[in-house]
Amino acid sequence: MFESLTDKIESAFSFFNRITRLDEKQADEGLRKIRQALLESDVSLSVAKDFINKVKPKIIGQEVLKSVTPGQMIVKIVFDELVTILGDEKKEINLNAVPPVKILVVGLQGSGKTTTTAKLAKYLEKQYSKKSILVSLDIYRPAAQKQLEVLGQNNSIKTLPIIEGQFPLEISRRAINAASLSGEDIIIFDTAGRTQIDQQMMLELKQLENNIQPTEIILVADSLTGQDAVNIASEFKKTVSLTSIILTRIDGDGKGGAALSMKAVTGCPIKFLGTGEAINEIEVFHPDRIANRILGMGDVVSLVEKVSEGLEQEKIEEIEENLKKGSFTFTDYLKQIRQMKKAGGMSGVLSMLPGVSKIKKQLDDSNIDETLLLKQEAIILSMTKKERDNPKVIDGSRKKRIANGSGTDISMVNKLLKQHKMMTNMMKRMSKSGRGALEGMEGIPPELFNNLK
Ligand SMILES: Nc1nc2c(ncn2[C@@H]2O[C@H](COP(=O)(O)OP(=O)(O)O)[C@@H](O)[C@H]2O)c(=O)[nH]1
Ligand SMILES: [Mg+2]
Repeated sequence: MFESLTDKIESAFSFFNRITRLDEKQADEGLRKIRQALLESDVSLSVAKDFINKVKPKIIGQEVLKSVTPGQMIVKIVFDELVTILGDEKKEINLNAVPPVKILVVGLQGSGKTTTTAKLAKYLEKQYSKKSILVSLDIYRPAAQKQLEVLGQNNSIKTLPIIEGQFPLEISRRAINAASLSGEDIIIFDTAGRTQIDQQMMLELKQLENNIQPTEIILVADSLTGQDAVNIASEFKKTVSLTSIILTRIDGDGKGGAALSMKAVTGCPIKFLGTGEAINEIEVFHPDRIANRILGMGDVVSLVEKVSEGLEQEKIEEIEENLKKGSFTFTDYLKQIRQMKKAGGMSGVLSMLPGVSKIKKQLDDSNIDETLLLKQEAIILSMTKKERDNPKVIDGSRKKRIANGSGTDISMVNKLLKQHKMMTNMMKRMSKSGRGALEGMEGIPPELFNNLK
């Protein structure tokens, strides 16, 4: 789901990650890549343009630049804007009406209406303990009514008995009477679709809307059709008062363009995603989770928030300055330890980094001791300035003094010295490859974790 969009956006981000200071020209260059990623993923032109226009002024606002790297800041800004165009907050199905609540399901043929009708009933039963009765108004496609009946039978959902020869309006009246008598909470009407929008279908839907007065009119659209799905939604909206959209076949949709443009173009919120053929393969649409998935970067956003709270820019600059000079002293290390403590400790920082899943297992195996940071801090504090700046002078007797002073032992001191050496090497490698300190952490050599045990 959304894989190809994710790949493309990631490559746009990698551009931002490679630069350390952002000017307008570079912002334009990076944004051009993001815009390209959106367009190639079938996001509509106007939505993509709008997106970039909103993101740009935020990116070149200087204040935000102070606290984090350009790459991290842009992830955050793009994330926020993605959430906005996806619809901000998740929207519930509106059941706020005198029962039986009426829900009309509309859409083109093959978009997944009948399947979704059953999925929705099951969801409402599980989530709200509401009982639904399913009603097929599709008298045109042979066996369409039967299809819904079988779905109902297989999943213990009530369906309205089929009476051959009745027209949609008659069926809908019969359904409302039946549901009122038997005390059903919800009636879900599955309607007939066509392979494309035609006047007769629209007229029939308008008529049904007027007679049934549904609380929800849900358009079921096939996400695989990308931009078409969005155009279809706009067309339906001209005739009936759509209240919600359910996008199906998300399981096969690597692009996600329909999901991204739908809300912005139609003004109608996406409420669910269909993620497969089975009855339970329906997912509530959470804009923030989807944005996170699209960015494909683990919980990068909370990382960025935490980092921007905890880190002070001057300190980072100092460390980076020293890195460039090829020196990474214990004074720098001490600053780093303190920043890491603010960001939730070693595993807190590591577990949120993109791409870190590769080393997750090592992380688990390594069983990082969070008190380690405290001990290391104590050890460094027991060093003289000379020792911190030039660890080479730390001989046997100095180690003993430091161990005593910090309430640890010589083996801990040795481990720290070894770790510092590894880190120095790693930092040198990172600064050569031009990547920022945080991005580079996924490149931490496994030996380092073993050493932390
Ligand atoms: N992979 C996948 N298939 C789906 C999904 N929703 C529906 N389908 C399949 O799409 C086909 C058409 O669905 P149907 O409900 O009959 O569409 P309708 O003509 O709009 O009523 C069926 O084979 C469904 O199993 C979905 O979310 N993912
Ligand atoms: Mg159908």
